[in-house]
Amino acid sequence: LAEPLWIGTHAVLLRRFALDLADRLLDDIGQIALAAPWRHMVTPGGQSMSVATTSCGDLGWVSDARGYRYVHDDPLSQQPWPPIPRHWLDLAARARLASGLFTGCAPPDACLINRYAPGTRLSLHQDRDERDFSAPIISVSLGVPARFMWGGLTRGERHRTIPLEHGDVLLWGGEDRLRFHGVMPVAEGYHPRTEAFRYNITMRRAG
Ligand code: MD5
Ligand code: FE
Repeated sequence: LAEPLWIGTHAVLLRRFALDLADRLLDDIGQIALAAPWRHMVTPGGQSMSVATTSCGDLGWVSDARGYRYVHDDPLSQQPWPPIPRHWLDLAARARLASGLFTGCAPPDACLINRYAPGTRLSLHQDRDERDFSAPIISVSLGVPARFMWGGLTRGERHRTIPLEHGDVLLWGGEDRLRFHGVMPVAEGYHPRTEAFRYNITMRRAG
């Protein structure tokens, strides 16, 4: 396994950490999307997001004209989101162990799943809709690679660009938790398991 790459004091990239689980993660995503279908959320400003999303866990992230928030039920089905698969939580715990950080933190209770078609981007933003900023976010990249933008604590600061590939796990919390970040437009590409798509799983503590 590759050495952890520290991109902040409380942010670490574990390259290929989830590679051996990737097929199963993608199967799980397919199952989750049967119960909670992909959708393009509308921002409070009225724009439809280019990234398609769904969620699993006790809380799922939604956006509409009223704003961004976490909710217990999928607004499409009015049913609870599917649970976070047990082995996803095990993966999150192993990533935390590998980082040596965040050992005392509460486990994730929310998981946002993003799907990127070619050309899809995620503009620079902060993740600040969670109640508990002390717990880390654990993200897993799958499929077609992307360039991740890793910025500062203000929007104007320069960002660095970090390639994220199939099986990469990124973990960040503490003083890096509120950094601006985003994803550059995903290039046309092909991955044998995901074809033209990139998927990203982010497990969070939201409640
Ligand atoms: C993605 N997802 O690849 C991206 C980046 C999101 C989101 O940003 O909110 O769903 S996952 C890596 C990430 C996420 C949030 C914060 C930081 C990294 N960070 O502060 O470095 O779909
Ligand atoms: Fe984010």
